[in-house]
Amino acid sequence: MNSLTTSAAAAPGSTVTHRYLQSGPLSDIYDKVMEGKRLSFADGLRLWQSDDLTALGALANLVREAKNGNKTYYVRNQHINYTNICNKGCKFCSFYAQKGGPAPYVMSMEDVRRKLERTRHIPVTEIHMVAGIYPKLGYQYYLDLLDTVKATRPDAHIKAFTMVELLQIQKLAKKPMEEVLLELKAHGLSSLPGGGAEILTDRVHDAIFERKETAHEWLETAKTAHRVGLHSNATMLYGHIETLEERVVHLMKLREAQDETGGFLTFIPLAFSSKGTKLEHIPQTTGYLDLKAIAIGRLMLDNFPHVKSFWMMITPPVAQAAQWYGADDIDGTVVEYEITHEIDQENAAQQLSQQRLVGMIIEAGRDPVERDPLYNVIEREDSAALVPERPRVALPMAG
Ligand code: V47
Repeated sequence: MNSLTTSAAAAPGSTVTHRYLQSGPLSDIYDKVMEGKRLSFADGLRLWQSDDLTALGALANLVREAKNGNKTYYVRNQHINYTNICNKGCKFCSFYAQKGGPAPYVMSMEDVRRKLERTRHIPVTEIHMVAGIYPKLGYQYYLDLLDTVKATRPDAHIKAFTMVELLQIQKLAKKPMEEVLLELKAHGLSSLPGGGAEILTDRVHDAIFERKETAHEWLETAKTAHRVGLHSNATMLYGHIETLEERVVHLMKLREAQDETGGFLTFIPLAFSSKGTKLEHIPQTTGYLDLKAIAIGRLMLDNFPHVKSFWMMITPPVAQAAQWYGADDIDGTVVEYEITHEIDQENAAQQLSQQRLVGMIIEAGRDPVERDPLYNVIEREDSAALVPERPRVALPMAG
């Protein structure tokens, strides 16, 4: 990471912010951030142990503004979860079909086509496609999926398959991973989502997702994808059984992998939602923790270009506030999301119209920028019409 600036006065953030950070218990971390020095494991742990959300947010905001200025990116996307049948039995998941839970389904190519046709009127730029591991699906099913999406929405970018799906696809293909990835690319795959990383330690793996790939396998698969020219994202599922140390280990493993390949685009902290899972006793994360996860992710992952707030899991208001706590991206317009359907039904609309998303970004004082999944800016003729009619009103100061 480059030094933010040699002079704090010229750096992002007001003088008051700099004075606050210089005088508080995180002042040595502030110095490192200003000098562009990498934060250590011990620094990471202190950040998680700190209760000073204002300082964490202000520190993260310095990095956020140095990297991405005042921009907040968003994407118009549609999710396709092609099957909810899964043989992994992860304790944190409520998505897969089970007795007393969701009924099993597998989408046919006709189902996929019909789902995409229903949103033909929306200029969706990203199709985000992930699902469970259903061993009865053959290699050809995955190739057909890509072909079907490409044929139905040729202009949309396909972001599909987490590492566990790729490992399953490779098993079916009986070919080296590089070859499989190139074949998937030839059928239209253009990047990989960040799901499935959970917490990259063996303890958490063995405790709550033992049948899924290990931390080592997740990282190796991601790095292999980067080496064949596919970018990917990286998530962190927090707020379940993980310790503060394990959160830091997770972030440092991602940072090391990124040093090797430079293939990660975006870090996305995912707030654990226990409803309908085997960990139902664990309470929902708070806005406080959600903002902290965004801020610490931004500070530790100095080599990640972007940090995303996923409103579906942390609510639109927290995702909006996150734009001042290290995030420079809000995902997304999300047409139908099923992974955490239990919370979606109760608390959240499954869609946020582009106009509402843009309105939220402007109200937060950031500049909305529509992007494609690779962060190419999308200019549209109708973009100006998205700015809400109601102007921002300055509140009179008391006294
Ligand atoms: O891999 C599963 C997580 C992920 C739960 O790359 C849960 O742009 C919370 O990865 N509570 C899927 N989380 C979602 C995902 C994602 C989302 C948005 C953007 C991107 C991107 C990726 O959701 C899973 C798993 O880690 N998950 N169950 C749960 N109960």
